[in-house]
Amino acid sequence: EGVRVAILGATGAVGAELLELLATRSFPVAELKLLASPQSAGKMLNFKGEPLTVEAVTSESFRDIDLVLASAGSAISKAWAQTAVESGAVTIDNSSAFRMDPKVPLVIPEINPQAIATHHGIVANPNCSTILMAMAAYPLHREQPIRRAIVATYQSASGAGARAMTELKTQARSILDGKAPPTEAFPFPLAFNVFPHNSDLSDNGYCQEELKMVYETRKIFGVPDLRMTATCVRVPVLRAHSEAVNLEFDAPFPASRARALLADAPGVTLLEDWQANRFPMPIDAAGQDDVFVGRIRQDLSHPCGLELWLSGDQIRKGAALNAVQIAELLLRERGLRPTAAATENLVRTE
Ligand code: 2RA
Repeated sequence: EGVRVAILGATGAVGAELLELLATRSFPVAELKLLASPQSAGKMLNFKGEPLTVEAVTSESFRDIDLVLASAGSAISKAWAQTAVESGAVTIDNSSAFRMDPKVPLVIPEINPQAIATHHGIVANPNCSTILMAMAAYPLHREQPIRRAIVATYQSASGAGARAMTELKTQARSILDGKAPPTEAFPFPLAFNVFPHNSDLSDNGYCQEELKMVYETRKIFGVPDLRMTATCVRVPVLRAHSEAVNLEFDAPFPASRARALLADAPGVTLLEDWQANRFPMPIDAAGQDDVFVGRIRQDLSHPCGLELWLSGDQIRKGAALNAVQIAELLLRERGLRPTAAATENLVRTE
């Protein structure tokens, strides 16, 4: 029979993409409940042509629900995930709330699908910039273990939400009209500007976004001592992140071999036209499932280094698509009922 699904955070940019993907991928939805904060309750959304009213999430919301797709931020996930698991629903959480919890698998279906076997009711969706980088790096890592990764990201406004995407356009319009750009969704003008990702800073000078990339990649690859560093930057692009990735191996990794591996990698499109000097751009990746990779070249500063460039849709593969693919994987591999142990070993919040 079908799956009774609840989307927690239905009115956000990722929520809208989840609705679209559940429909276009023919996920077997028997019943769909749209949940959000009380402020968003009452909004009407559409699923497969049917109008649906968004409800305010309550402790009763998850009764008779099999699957919760949560994308409402860490605080909401921490507040409600345990209630969902106790109600018997499996929760795929797009927030950072449980990603590093040892009882919570952190999954990219093309990379570590086996990790879902150990879930106790919650499966975590990695951060978007982590997913996109991992999709390009893992096919190479599987051939030759990566010893060190250096990543610079060029992150779209969508990572800061639907309101931020709207503000980017408003800022651009204001500037072209010679007016001061609004800065409500963003702390600074983003139009015609870039700024280092403004997530909270740690004592070591890294922001949370950068540390997420490092710690999450280590967990997904199963390499606790993977040497990695990242510089995350917000750029005036609507919904696709781009990343410059430098990978160091123990031995030389021919660019031609990397090209062949990535051309065959699931969820990756190799886009390289050297004659036309044409490589992945956000406008190629926006709205697409695949991560677009190109400009693969030997690192001229290191005999065992490799450089590559990628663009990927932050809302789609960076969030909603990966979550729906995890749901499809769970359905195929083990069904959606949490293990009996789930209720005893409920996931602790951070
Ligand atoms: C960002 N990855 O882009 C974060 C949150 N989605 O800001």
